[in-house]
Amino acid sequence: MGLIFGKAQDEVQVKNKTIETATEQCHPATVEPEKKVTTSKQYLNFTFLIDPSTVDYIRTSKTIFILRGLAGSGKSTIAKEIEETYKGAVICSADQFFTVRGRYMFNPKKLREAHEYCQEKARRACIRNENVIVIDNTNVQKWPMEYYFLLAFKTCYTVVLVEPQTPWKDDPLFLSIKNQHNVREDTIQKKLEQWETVLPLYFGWFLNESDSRMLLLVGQAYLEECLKLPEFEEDFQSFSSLEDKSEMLEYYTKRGKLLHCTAKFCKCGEVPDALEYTSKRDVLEAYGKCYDLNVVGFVITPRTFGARVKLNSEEMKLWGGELSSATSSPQNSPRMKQKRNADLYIDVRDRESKHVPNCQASLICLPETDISLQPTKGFGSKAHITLGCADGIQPVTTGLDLLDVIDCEALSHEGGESVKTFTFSRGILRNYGQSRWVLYPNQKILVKSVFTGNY
Ligand code: 2AM
Repeated sequence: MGLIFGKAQDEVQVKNKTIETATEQCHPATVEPEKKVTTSKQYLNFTFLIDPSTVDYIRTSKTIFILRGLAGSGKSTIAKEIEETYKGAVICSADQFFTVRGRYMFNPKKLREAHEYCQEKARRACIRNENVIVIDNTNVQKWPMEYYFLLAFKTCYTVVLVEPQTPWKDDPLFLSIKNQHNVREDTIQKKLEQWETVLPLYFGWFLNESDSRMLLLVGQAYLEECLKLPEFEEDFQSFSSLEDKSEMLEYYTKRGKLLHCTAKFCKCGEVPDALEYTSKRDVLEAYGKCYDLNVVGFVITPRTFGARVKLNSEEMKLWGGELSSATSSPQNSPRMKQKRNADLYIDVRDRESKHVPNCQASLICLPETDISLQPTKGFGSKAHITLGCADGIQPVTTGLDLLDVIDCEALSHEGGESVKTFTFSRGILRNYGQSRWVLYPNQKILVKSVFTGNY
């Protein structure tokens, strides 16, 4: 099995080079971008069209843009602009199905067939790992988008919903004049009444598939390093009831394949302030934008394995989680190792051997000489990426475990209980009791992500 300090380390270093080069290339002052990014086009100043580092990142990731809007609202203009920006983007629309030899021939009886055509086109594009896929349909309600949400989940794509910003997007009369398919004003009015606000399960920063694999590898490598310490191994053995090291490395399992750092849990709108959060200017402006996440530690407990994230000031504006420390911890304890769900688990060997075509990892590890034993505290300190949970444990527990150790850190900092501290070549490992361990690495780990929703 590879290690971050062995084979995987090499892999990360190789990626470092790629990323350094990629970053240099996307610097506007040094190199002419593939497409000149401009804000002059009206109503098209979406971050994924105008922000050079976002454009650069999306070009080498896997993204499905789902457009939403009534006929005449400007969806297809956005689709064209996406196609211009991202050469080779696959556009899927029902309109294509109804366009025969350049002529639009709508047949309401064939609507279902048109949508099936769209779904199949998108599915094939996902299987080919195309970088950018655009669903250019009205998507007035949530249900027609469900197929694409599931497709994105299964094939490790990030979803970005896009609504035109044209001032007439909600004006039936104007839309009836603007739209190219002679849709009448009363029909548009009806559609407007059916319009559904779609909120995600959560907003957050999402890693692409290659970076998700890479960060899991890095986490595994650190865990493997910790297991070399007899005190850690003994404790891990006792809470996991496992003897074999390779089984211990598989103790935490991950649901889904893409990693993320939750910014705001919305429960699709059920959380009372979800809509308020969604309407915040900072959130609207950040949606679909690329951010660097800084991983500053790993928290290892009998329930969870998490990467701790230090948010920068820009990211902090998007933080919609709890203010500070945990007020309650779920009392559930892990069920001892049972049969793993093979479908959901990402095998380490699988990760090492399988490269994701078209999808570039951005993760870099830089030397960090100044190790902080309190890397995050206060607002936003709960930010984390769940790397895995023990069987029967919900991912939400990772954040609670992190808050718990932050309290322990504060106590030890104030001169309270003494904490067992182990220094090893890769950083500092501390035991806060009750099998709560924190690893403070001597590497600064940076990884790119896109701020969007999980739908
Ligand atoms: P995570 O961010 O700690 O991984 C779906 O449940 C996702 O939403 C999980 O990844 C989960 O945890 C995150 N999440 C954040 N807050 C949550 C909450 N209060 N309840 C459930 N899940 C939550």
